[in-house]
Amino acid sequence: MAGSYLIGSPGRAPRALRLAVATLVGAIAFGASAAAQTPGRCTAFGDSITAGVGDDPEREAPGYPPRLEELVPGLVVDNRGVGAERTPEGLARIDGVLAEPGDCLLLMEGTNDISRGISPETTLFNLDRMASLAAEAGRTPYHATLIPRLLNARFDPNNVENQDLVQAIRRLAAERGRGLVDPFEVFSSRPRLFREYYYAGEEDPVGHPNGPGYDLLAAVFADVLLGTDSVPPVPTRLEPAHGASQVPADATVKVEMTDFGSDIVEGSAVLVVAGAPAPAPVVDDDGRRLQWSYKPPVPLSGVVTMTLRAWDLNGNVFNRQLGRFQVYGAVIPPGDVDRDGRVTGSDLVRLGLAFGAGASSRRYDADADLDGSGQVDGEDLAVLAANFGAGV
Ligand SMILES: [Ca+2]
Ligand SMILES: [Ca+2]
Repeated sequence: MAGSYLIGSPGRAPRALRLAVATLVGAIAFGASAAAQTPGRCTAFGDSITAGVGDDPEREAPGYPPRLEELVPGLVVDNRGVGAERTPEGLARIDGVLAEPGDCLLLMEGTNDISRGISPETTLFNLDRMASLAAEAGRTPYHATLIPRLLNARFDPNNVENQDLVQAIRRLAAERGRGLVDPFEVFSSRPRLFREYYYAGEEDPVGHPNGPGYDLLAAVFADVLLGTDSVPPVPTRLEPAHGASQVPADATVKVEMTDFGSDIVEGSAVLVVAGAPAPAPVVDDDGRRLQWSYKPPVPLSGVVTMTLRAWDLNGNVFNRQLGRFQVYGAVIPPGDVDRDGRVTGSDLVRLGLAFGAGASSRRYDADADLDGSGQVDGEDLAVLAANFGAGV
């Protein structure tokens, strides 16, 4: 309630004072609830990213579970990750896992569903069912979002389907009142993510963390179990979706942001569509959800970028691109590897990362293979160079 009062009264006290009071109130509330809720034994359930593939080979026990035990005093975490697993297989084996001792379930699965064409509806249904079965077995289920896929992943390298699924997992957690662990957001906001936090082996069609990546993943889980809010407000709905094409010029942009740990500072939120700020959002009663439904005053054209800034009472800031979509009739210039509508240095960088790679290589990037020859080479560079500076 205190948080709602503060949110609704932006002009009554200096911001520093309001933040200090809110932090104090939050600390008392979190301290009380964390003491009552911290589980004693969790099962880490998922695929190879739970199993710990890609981790430092020197580690005896790989993955985030042993690190999580170190970060949460007294916690036991059983690793039940199975490489290459999709959610239908997860659902088929969950009963056996739930028969083991434990009072919580950490559920992180779905990236292999994307690779193998399982619909997001099926993935969500399976995740919901697994969490429900855990609750029926007397456990507290936590949903986890997926980590970003490599920019040269064999499927969904632009994280279009992944981002959609991540938002759906967040909505599922919110609707069911379950805890949410959000590695997608924490990883996405790291500079040099793939270089510093991802396994760099040749054969990795999805993208696995390396040693520092699993350290980070464990910290994201630990913060949620300990009641520490280290994640900013995150998008839970985006229309048109990131990566959409053939969007009408008079489309209405709908955005929802939710914070799973603390209230959103109301005046902090600014949505920008095609370079123009949208009117202020509607704030839900509890102060943790913002909604925009915005029809830009002039017709949209070309490639439209949506960016958003918002922060929560703990000072966690979201400030980056939400996504982009192509308006009906937009023509993507040859050489626009990342399809943002312009041929720029960022396209050159992405082509450079894949330069010399053939279709069987982990570094191969189909979007950078501009002539579709199965090899990223000088021919592709020539296409990019000839169009450098072009835009829709
Ligand atoms: Ca937060
Ligand atoms: Ca571009």
